[in-house]
Amino acid sequence: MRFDILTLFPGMFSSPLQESILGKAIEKGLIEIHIMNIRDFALDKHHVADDAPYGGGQGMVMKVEPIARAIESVKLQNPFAKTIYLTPQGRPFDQDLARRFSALPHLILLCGRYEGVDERVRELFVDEEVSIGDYVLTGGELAAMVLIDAISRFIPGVLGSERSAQEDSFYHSLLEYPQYTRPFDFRGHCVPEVLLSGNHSMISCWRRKEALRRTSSRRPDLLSRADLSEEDKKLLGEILHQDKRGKAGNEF
Ligand code: 6GU
Repeated sequence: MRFDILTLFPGMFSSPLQESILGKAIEKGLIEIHIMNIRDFALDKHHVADDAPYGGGQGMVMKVEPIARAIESVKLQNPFAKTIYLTPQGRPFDQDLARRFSALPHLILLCGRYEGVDERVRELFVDEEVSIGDYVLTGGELAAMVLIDAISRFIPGVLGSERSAQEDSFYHSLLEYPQYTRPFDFRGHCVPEVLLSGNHSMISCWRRKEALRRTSSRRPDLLSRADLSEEDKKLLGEILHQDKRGKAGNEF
């Protein structure tokens, strides 16, 4: 899969894309990332890519012509590339959208800065607008990295053979169960005995119950969307009964 990033700050992408899983995916040729500086597509002497807003007011607006030229230069190579504009006004990004985007061969990620882009960029060039949450960033660059990371995990080979994004928690709409590794006893805080029992059906049952407990306490909104079995409902009943008698409840 190919990503073309259009940004005023290309330096923001260099080291995150060289590390760890994404770095290896690029080395293996599973994903291809092109960083383009929008200023390189401004034809005036000073490569100006922004200007004051018509009508007055605070800040600067990203000009339409350099963005148009940058997008058109990518579309010349692939007319079917889809353009995503990263903006707090966009549709909230989630695991379903990540999965849908991962099926596309080529995305252009347009990173907004300042007061955003000239409205004609939206009208003429943008296929979808995406936000990564209800808070304001200084620009779309970190949001573009978030998209690339979440989308790439769905591309076969990126996570390695033993794991797949399909197995992850949001896929099953539950949060992950607690994990432990050595030592068994850390300052008197011990690992639950069941995990040392070697009884795999008991271990699976414990993990499912703890995933349900964590989800019901932290993200009850996810539980209502989850596909729960009769066994899950029984475990949830036990959890509610236990929590009524003591501790837990909403962890936040
Ligand atoms: Cl995509 N851009 C900016 N500037 N802020 C954001 C965002 C995007 N998503 C959440 N906050």
